[in-house]
Amino acid sequence: MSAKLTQSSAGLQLEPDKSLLDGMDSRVRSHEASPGASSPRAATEMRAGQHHTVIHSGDVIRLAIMVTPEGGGHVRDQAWEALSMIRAILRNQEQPMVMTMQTVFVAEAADVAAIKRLFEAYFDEEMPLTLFVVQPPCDGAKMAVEAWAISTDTVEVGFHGPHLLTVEHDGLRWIYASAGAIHLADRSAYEQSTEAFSKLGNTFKAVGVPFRDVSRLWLYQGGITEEEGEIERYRELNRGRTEFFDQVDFSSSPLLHRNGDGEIYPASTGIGTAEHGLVIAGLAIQTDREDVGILSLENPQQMSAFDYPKEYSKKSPKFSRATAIRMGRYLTTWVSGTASIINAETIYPDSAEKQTEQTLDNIENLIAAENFERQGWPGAGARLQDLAKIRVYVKHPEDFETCRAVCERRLGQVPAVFAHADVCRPDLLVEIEGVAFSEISPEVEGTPA
Ligand code: 3EB
Repeated sequence: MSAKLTQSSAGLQLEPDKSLLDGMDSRVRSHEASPGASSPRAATEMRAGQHHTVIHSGDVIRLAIMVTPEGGGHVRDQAWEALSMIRAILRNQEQPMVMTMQTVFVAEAADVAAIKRLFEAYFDEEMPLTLFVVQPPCDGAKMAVEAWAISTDTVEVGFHGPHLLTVEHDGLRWIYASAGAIHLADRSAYEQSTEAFSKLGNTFKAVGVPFRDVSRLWLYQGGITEEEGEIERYRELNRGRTEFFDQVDFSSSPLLHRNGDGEIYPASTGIGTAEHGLVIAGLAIQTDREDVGILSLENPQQMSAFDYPKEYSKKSPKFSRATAIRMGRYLTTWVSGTASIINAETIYPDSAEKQTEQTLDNIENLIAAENFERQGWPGAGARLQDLAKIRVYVKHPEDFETCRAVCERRLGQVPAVFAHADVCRPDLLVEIEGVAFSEISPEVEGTPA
């Protein structure tokens, strides 16, 4: 694991999973009796391909986990293997940990039910907010899991049913919500979009969260590039989103750092799934703390998506390139789905390799200190090495090794999932999203708010 991932500055540390195997075997084995599936694989079989990042901020420990089962076999065995690995990672931390959110990438929609049953039996009352996305893992596994976990000594986690979860610590309240799967195959993309946003909005509203407090969104759309009555489904998704956002004043968010009068939207991922529905989820934050602020980031090399010309979509995609949340000296930067786009044009339409390079360049420039300074937060910023995990959406499975090689060269062994998914423009071959954890320079601490 590259030493670059470990920051020596006090407080915040991104640690590689080097200690994964310490004392793990016995711990894993001692729980063989759990959810009635086949036995967990020995921890020693966890290879370097399995990763997690440990993020310390003050007393709170967060884990960013990406696991892909390697044992093959029935999907239930694979799900159990993934679960066993996650459990082993959680148990290896210095504080008790609980999982808050997971995205399960599945190869086949028909497997969702079996995985869900297993997870529900295992987690019981503490089921994390779980999204199933039909995006086959590129390495051939039947499923892969991206999981978030948090320490419980100083954190209150509220499990409020399958679509809502809250995390409270240090005067911060995080709210994760999903709209549930909208599998209305008989409904248009526009109707699905309208319904999904309205459901998501109501879920947040039920716990006192206005939609303007949402800073990160994920949209997984079946048949994203398909035409429906001569209009691309993604465009219809955008129409529904635009109409919903017309009722939301993101710029009135009390935490928002205003820099000029540009449009403000949550960071977002808009990506295909192999299922003909729409799955959406979001993350909101609330606090009374004075030292917490949100900055909506654009990339100067890219036209803002909400300004894209009409050829891409009659109603433009309303999202920002990233949202950065500053909590005291800690900075979390949610990077939107990013592609090989300069201004509004796709660059290198024929090369997955060059698109991956360009995409990483775009992310690097987006989160760089210079860009933060330009947009009003001097002293803030992050590097590619600060990414705690990434998702790489690959349009053609045969490009997987190419994309992976570029990512490994540029990022080292960052926890990553490579999933086969449709990217919303015909000439985009790859899209990458991630989240970076860094610290504000002490000398300018207090500048942004
Ligand atoms: C792009 O830059 C690539 O519709 O919310 C990336 C991230 C993309 C989010 C969305 C779309 C979305 O336009 C596509």
